[in-house]
Amino acid sequence: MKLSFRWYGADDAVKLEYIRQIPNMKSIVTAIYDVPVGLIWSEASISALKNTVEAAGLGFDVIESVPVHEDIKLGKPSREQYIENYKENIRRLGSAGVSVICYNFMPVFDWTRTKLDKELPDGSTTLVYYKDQLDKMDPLNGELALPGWDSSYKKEGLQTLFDEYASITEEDLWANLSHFLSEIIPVAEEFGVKMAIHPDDPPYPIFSLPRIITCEANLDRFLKLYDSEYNGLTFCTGSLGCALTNDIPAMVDKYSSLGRIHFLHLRNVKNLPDGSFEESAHLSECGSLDMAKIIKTLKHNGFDGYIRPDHGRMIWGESGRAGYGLYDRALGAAYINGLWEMA
Ligand SMILES: [Mn+2]
Repeated sequence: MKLSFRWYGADDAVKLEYIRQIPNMKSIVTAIYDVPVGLIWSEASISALKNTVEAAGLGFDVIESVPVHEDIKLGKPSREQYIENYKENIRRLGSAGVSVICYNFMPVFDWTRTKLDKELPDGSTTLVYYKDQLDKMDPLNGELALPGWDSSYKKEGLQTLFDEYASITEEDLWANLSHFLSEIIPVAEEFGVKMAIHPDDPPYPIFSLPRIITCEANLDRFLKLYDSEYNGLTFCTGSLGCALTNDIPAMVDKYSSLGRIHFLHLRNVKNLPDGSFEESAHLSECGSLDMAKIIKTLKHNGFDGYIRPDHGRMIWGESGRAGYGLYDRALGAAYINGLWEMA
């Protein structure tokens, strides 16, 4: 495995120099953040990012994410231009040495939580998803404050998007994803870039929007849409793990055996009886996932892709981007190293 760490660019309070000091840290996971979704990233900005990361002694190998424009997910005629742009980004990133691109196919909203700073008994704070709180949230009511969401949506734009998705079924979403893959995977193959879809988080429909990258049956279906090593997964244990029906170690075993996991997000999650969940420390006993079994399985299957510790709590007085502080993610990295060495 190659250990990696997400970095949000020059504005990130977590410095590359600090990340490099985490034992066994090999690579940075990042993106160009100042280009609107659907447009082409400039070669100059890609090479500047690469140079910055490499000057810090880290690898520029994984991009998270190249976002997919809503018109592609909706299957609108305008999708063709956005798909052409997407292909050009794959070409440019592949030419710059990038080997994995993470993306997702979630309508409108990225990851969703109901609170970002829930205080735990030990005084740390974490991200949580409480069903009773979600039931009271109305995204069309101006409550657009969660960081997983694109803050560029104004209330009216969001209403239009919801109206457009009202007629989109899960089968439509599958068809639109299939069309997207049929266009981009040949380019990814040509330029040596492994595409790695991130599961929906949480892995079920929210706000009546369809979600399909959710469970083993659907991951099987996804991989068959385009049967190529270059059509693979970002296996996010926390996203898939908050659905009690997902057997995470078994899924890791299956998809890593098939060679279709290119990137992993490793975090633990504590599932509550009503389907709510709290993001916990990485250690197995802190949450619902058997992290040791997951790592043992990867090691046994000869996994040589990228792993990054996913969201951490805020500890030791750190403040900053929720889920993306230095300290708890560094503890997560050290824990992953320890499990890997023992395995
Ligand atoms: Mn993830």
